[in-house]
Amino acid sequence: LSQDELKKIAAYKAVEFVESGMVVGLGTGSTAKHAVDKIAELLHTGKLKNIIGIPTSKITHEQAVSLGIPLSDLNKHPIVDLSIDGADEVDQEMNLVKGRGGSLLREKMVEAASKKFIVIVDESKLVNYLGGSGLAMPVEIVPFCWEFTLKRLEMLFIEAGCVGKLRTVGENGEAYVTDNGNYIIDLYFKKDMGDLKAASDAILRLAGVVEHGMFIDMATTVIVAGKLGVSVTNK
Ligand code: DER
Repeated sequence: LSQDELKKIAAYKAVEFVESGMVVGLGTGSTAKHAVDKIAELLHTGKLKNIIGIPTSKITHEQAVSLGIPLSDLNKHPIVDLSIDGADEVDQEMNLVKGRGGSLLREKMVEAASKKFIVIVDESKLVNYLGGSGLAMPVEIVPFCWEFTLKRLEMLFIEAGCVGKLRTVGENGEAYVTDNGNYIIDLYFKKDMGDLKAASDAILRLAGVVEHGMFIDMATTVIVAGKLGVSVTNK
């Protein structure tokens, strides 16, 4: 089974938990994309009715519009019944790193407003500790004096051998700009960053930081698709 087939298995399993009449947070990324496709299919076959989608990014908004999923936003629906989204890393306590797709702020706003938050991953996303994959832990920051903020983020985690990089696009290295007009600093750790709550609080205390990609104690269910099958774990 390819990684994308595993993503699809996890996504379709999550959509089994969507009930007619729900307000559903629609995640962002290649795994969540399959869940959005499936929800649209069930709406069109009549198996699901009266679903309102709350997209977590402009790209998911466009996908849902093209599929004919009725959409709204948090202003009109401040409480979301169920959100389904992917993750870049999942640790043993179901804490997540998200945001390598750049949508962490809107994802966190929608998923924090959700009664249930189902995370869908293929087994490659499982880690021993957040930051452990050696891949980025994204932080959304304001563009103003971004180098100053990057250095302060690195200093916070100097013990963990943290290095920060401005996320860029294209060959001329232009800064990536999020849906919200902000920049992203990708943090890379050589060692465990230690207590996640303390790390989260320290990052958010920095003026200039908007939000970070650690989703601590937010997932209520994790669905993992692997070579041996699919598992559903509830908090
Ligand atoms: O950027 C994001 O937060 C995405 O949800 C990411 O965490 C998962 O993306 P993937 O399903 O394409 O791996």
